[in-house]
Amino acid sequence: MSYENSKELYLGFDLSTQQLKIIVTDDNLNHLNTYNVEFDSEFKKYGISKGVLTDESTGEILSPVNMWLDSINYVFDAMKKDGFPFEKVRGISGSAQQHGSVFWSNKANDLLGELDSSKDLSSQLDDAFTYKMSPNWQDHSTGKEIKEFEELVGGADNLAKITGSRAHYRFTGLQIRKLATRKNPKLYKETSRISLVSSFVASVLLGNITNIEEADACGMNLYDLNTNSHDDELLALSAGVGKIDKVSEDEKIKGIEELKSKLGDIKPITYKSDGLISSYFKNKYGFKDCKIYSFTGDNLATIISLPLNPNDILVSLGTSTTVLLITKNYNPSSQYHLFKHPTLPDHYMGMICYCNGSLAREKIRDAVNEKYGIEDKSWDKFNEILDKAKFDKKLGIYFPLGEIVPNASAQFKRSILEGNELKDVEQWDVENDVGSIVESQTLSCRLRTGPMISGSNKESTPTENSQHLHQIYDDLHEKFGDLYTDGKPQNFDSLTSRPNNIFYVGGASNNHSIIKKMGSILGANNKNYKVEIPNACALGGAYKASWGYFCEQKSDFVNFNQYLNDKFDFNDLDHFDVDDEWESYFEGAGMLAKMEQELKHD
Ligand code: XUL
Repeated sequence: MSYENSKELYLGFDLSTQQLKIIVTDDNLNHLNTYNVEFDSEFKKYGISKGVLTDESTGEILSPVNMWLDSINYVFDAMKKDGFPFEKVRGISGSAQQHGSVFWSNKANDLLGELDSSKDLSSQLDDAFTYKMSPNWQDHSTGKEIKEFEELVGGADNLAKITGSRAHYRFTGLQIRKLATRKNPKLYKETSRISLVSSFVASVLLGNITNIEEADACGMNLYDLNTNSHDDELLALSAGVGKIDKVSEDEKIKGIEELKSKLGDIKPITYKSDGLISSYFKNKYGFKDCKIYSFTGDNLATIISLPLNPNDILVSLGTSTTVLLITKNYNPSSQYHLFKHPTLPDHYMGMICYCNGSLAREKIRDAVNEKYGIEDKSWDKFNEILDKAKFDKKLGIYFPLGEIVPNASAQFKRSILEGNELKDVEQWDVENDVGSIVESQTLSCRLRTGPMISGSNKESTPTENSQHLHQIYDDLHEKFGDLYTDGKPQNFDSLTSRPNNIFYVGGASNNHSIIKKMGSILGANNKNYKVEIPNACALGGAYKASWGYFCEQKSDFVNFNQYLNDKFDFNDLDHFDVDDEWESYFEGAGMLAKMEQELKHD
């Protein structure tokens, strides 16, 4: 790879669970090269499997911090070997797994500032951490803390109102409380600063501990998105000085202040850099005046790999399904997450994480193939049936795994709507499951994205046929009563708002029949795109760096999407047409909402 024609280069990091990837872009957003290291193949000495250390008995899942440091040296060494022109790099940003935390000692800043470029990072930073591990986002050892956080504020929906999410095992505030109260209070006391994984990487590159970036801070269950500051009562609980800890008022105030100082200030959404790369990296690799822009979480970086506007939705169809969207609406719910948007001030990223995605569909495909004597894992028969499927008042819920949204145990449920009545069906022809699974998965997404995007963008609710839609809404209400899919009743706006553009990514987005059906139910006002962005979060990071640098050169805030749009050719993206069946699926949405209310919980 030759970089001769590029004057300026940018690096986008993606420090994920199993690898570190660094991609190189130029100032025209061209992706020039990718370097990476897989943890399991290079860092066996840490005893990891799939990048982590797992203790099934406690649910603890940890990542070794030194391994991450080694990975930075490893990839930069490989780039150096490759003759990479580090001196051309103007800016670096990137992403990391969300929610993970790094615990620094009081020696950390000195050690970071005095690194010897003839040595590697991990051997010199051994004393920089009070804890050699970082709780990984897959950790599920904090069931006790989930209850405590939600009880403090009167339930999951109230916590979501404050912090954008209900309590989750992996959220940093809960992990900190576990450490401070039952795992290792001494270690918590000795910790001088706490970073998220994103701000940890930025800190290492800067040579001093930098602040947590605001969008990623929303994944801690500590940050109040309404006031843009930490919530004192949640901080107290996290620090082990909450009401339930029965401490004096003085101890509580002291504990809150201590945790505030460990976390440091939250860096508001900005294009401004955190500073220049440290002399360690200049001396060791040949960087010059390279700016470090705040890193963010991987999902947050993914949405900035495309110029997504309010009410645009990105549907990632992997083993699990993740839906990301942009909204100006702060309409939180215990069923999904809201984070601040990492580059567009006053915008939010909504996120819905479903457990049951491809795996559930594959089970139906296999049953179809078995019936028709098809031996391989072909989707042909499944797709042939799906292409003909229309809403026929039959719907199924297919959860081979326990589901997060809605919160339910593993189960299957099939229902038929007869008049105004929903009737359960034990079994039906497997052909019915084909349309039904894609319909119910999509309707679930439609029911949850609706409240998030409603009112966010005028276009979401077309006014020209609003009388007609009011009629549909009234009929639906008469048939089913209130529909409570996200903790509060749906209203006209939430049920009738349509997304603007929809972008389908991930393995199953290659199945045209599936995304066509999904598109017809979700009813985008504008276009449906099938995109392949295998390096999305690293790309998002590189774009953030080049946008930041561009704004800094102009000393002015340039709208991030405007910046991308000027350089991004939308014609490069594949879009596809769908038959708009949005209207004919209102009844299906009503059915699903009612069926979900009868699901079993653990
Ligand atoms: C999001 C989450 C995961 C990690 C994966 O809440 O926990 O998507 O960010 O790296």
